[in-house]
Amino acid sequence: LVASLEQVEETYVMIKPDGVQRGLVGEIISRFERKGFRLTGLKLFQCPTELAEEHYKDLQSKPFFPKLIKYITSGPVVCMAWEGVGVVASARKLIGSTNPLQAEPGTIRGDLAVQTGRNVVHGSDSPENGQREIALWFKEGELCQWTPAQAPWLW
Ligand code: FUP
Repeated sequence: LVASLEQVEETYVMIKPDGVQRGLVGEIISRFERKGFRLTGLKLFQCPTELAEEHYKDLQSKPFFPKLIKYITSGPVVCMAWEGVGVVASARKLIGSTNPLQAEPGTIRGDLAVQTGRNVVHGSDSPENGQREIALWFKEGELCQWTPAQAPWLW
């Protein structure tokens, strides 16, 4: 258990079109930065229908699937890859419950959203899906693995 808590992982986080259109991009990125996770991929992107369908393929049979695809492709999203110890579960905690009315205050959805169908942000639900989704949304050259340099720009 201890070993799994100390595992360095990667997760895919996406600011959905409502988050972009409401001007919440900086606010949402800040929460992950301040927590202490490391950004390894970032882009603004207009998602094609086929990619949205592939991303949410497990929900294909749900009645809300067509609306979900329409929402995700309705405007640009911000795609992010974040790296860190326990980042997958921690990002889910920072994001909060799927239904924003049930999400705790202090979480992104709890503070910033009211509708399940407009819940501003996505986060992978397992390390396996983190890998799958990063590979789906990013090309290899778009990701950067990095470690902090000694910082001569800090006094
Ligand atoms: P989450 O992991 O919190 O993003 O939740 P799910 O994977 O269960 O759902 C993915 C997305 O489907 C949600 F972000 C919003 C949408 N959804 C609905 O629109 N209606 C529902 O009843 C459930 C999910």
